[in-house]
Amino acid sequence: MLELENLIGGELRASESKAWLDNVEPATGKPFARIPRSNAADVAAAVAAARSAFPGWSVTPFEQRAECLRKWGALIAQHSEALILAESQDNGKPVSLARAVDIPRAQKNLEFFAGAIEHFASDAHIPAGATHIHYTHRKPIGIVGCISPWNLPLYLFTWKIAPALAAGNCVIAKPSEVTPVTAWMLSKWAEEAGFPPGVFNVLHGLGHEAGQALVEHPEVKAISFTGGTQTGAHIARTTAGMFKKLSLELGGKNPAVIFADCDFEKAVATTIRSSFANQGQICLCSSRILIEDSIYDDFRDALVAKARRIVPGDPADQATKMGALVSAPHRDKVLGFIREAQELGATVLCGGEAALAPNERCETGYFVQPTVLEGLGPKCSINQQEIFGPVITLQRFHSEAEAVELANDSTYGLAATIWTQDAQKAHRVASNIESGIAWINCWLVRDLRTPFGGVKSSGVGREGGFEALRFFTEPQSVCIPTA
Ligand code: TXE
Repeated sequence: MLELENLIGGELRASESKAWLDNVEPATGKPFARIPRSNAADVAAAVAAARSAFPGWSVTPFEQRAECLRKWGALIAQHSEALILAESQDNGKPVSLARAVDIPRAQKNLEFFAGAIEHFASDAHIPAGATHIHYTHRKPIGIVGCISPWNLPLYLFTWKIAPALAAGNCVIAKPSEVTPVTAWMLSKWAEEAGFPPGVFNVLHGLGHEAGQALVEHPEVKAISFTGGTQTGAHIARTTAGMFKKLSLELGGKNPAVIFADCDFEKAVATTIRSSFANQGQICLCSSRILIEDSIYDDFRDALVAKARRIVPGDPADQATKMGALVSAPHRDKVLGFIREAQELGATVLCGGEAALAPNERCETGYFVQPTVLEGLGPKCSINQQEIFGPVITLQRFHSEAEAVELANDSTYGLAATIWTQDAQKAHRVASNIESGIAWINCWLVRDLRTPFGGVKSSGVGREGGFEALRFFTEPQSVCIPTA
C-alpha cells in the first residue's frame, strides 16, 4: 500500500502521532494508500521550520522565487501522466477530466504566479509640488496556512500555494484528507524545484485535527481556505480574536438563467456540462436551472434527453465522462438530498438513484446517476442547500424580474450563468444577480488575472491575479520628505 509522508523542513516524514489514516479509491471503495494523521505537534514542527526559512525566503529576489515555481511547473509537466492517473484514482474523476483540466491547470497556476510576481508592483502617491512622497511597501506576511478541498485536489492546492510562495511567504499547506496523493507527489519535488527547506511544508490529516491546529497556531498569520461554508464559518470564528488575514472560498448554489432568446442548442449542451462536470462536485457548477416559461418544456425535454445519455463509468477508462463521487459519506449525503426532494414532492425526470457499477472492479464504488428534479419551490431545502453532486432542479420564470428574484433567492452568491442573445439584458441581469462571478453564454471560462470568489455565504475575499498577491502581502504605507 502506498504510504504518504508529510513534508516538514525539507524532510519527508511520518506524523509525530505515529497514527495513519486510510485513503480510499472512490471507484472501488477500497483503501489504496495511507496518510499521516498529523496533529498539533506536527504543526509546531512545520511552524518552526517555516520560521527558520522565512528570513532567507522573504528577501530572495522575486526572479529566483519565480524560477522555483516555473521549475515546479515543469516537473508537473514531466510527471503529468502519473499525476493524471493518481488524481483520477484518488478522487474518482475521469482520467479524461484530470488530463484536460486538473493537471494542466495545476501547472498553469505555478507558471501564472511566477509571471504575476514579476509584474506585481505597489503604489506611490506623489502630489504635484510634493513635500513628501508616500509609497506602499508590500511585504510578505510570514507563515501562512493553505487549506484545500477534495473536488479539484491539485488544481486548488496549487492555486493557493503559488501566490503565497511567489509573494515570499513560507507555507504550511494541508490538502484534503480525502484526496492527498497529488499534493504529496508535488511535495516530493519541492527540493528539486529549488525551494529551500522549510519554505514549503505539507501536513496530511483530518480537518478538525491537523487543520484546526494550523488555523489556531498564533504564528500562522493568514489562512487561505477553500471548502464547505460551515467549515469556513468555523475557521472565521476560531480566528476572529486572533486577527488573522482570511480568504474564504466556500460553497455555491449557482443559478443558470435560461431566457427564451438563448442559443438553444448551446445553452442545453453547456448546461449539461455546467451541471454534471466532475460529478457536479465543483463549487461553480449550476444547480438551479431557471428557465423562461415559453421554452420551459422544450428546454427541459432536451436537457433530460442529454442527461439520460450520461452513464457513470470506471474513471480509469479513457472514454468515461462521469466518474464516482468522492466518498461513501458524500454519496450518501447526495442520495439523501434526492430522497428528501422526493418526499417534498419533486418529480424525478431522470436518475434519482445510485448508479450501477460499470464493471467488476468498481462493484463497491460510489456512483450516482445524473439526476434532474422538477416541481420544487425556491424556498425548499433542495433549492437552498448545496448538494455538491450530479443533481439539478428546474424552475420556471415568466419575466426578467422574476428570473433575478429567483436567482438571488439563496444565501449563496458564487457564480451564475446567463443565457440570452440580448447583450443589454445579459449585462443588466448579470449586474442584478448577487454573485462573485457571472458567465454570459458560456461557463467555466477563466482568465487567471480576474478576481475569483463569492458574496454572501459563498465567502470572503477574492483569489486570482494580483488579488491573491495582495492577500498574501501586508501593505505598509511609508512616507518620506522630498527635501
Ligand atoms: O469540506 P471541508 P467537506 C462543500 C460541499 C461539501 C461540503 C462539505 O457542499 O458537501 O462542503 O465538504 C479542512 N480547520 N464543499 O466536509 O470539511 C479539510 O480537512 C481547518 C465546497 O469535505 O470544508 C479539507 O482540507 N481545516 C467546496 C478542507 O478543510 C479544516 C469544496 C475542506 O473540507 C477544518 C469542497 C477545521 N476545523 C466541499 N475542518 C468548494 N468551495 O469548492 C475541515 N478542514
